[in-house]
Amino acid sequence: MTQLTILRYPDPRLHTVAKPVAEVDARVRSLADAMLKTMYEAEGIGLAATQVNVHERLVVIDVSEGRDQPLVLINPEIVWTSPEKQVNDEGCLSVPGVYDGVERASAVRVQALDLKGEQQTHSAEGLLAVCIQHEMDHLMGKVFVEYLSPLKRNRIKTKMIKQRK
Ligand code: QAP
Ligand code: CO
Repeated sequence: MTQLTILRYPDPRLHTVAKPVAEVDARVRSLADAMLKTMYEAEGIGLAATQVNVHERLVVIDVSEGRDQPLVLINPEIVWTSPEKQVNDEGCLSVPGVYDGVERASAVRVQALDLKGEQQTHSAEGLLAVCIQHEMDHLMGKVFVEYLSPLKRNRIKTKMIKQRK
């Protein structure tokens, strides 16, 4: 499982709700590995399993400058959200070439299993906090363009369909 294909908006499969990962085993580790590889090759900072048509609660993230700090979150749950919100420009590997502002919590705390199957808690702010919320939305079948106005979303849909190969 080396080459994974990233689904492109408006593919209806992007709206599938993911199920929890049953067990952190070799299959899950190799999927996480393939997702990281796919994310790095596409020059992304985050990728959810939903985007590669695997409907399980798994996301990979790397917001580091050196692209050398991979974060794998299995069965992630947000356990705290800051009351402060912030608007940030977001993009998505499933919606190439589109960037727009989305309001989200400025900071979050997320609990997730790591590749050893151990429960970890991560406190995040800044880009990492945005990325965690964006990727966890994917697991719920939500794409960031759904936060934009229907007018913008329809323009994006038309543009994506025109670009389709
Ligand atoms: C989610 O998105 C994210 O349009 C991850 O042509 C984005 O990795 C969270 C990408 C921004 C927080 C802020 C997008 C690559 C990558 C494109 C991505 C493109 C090439 C998006
Ligand atoms: Co995305």
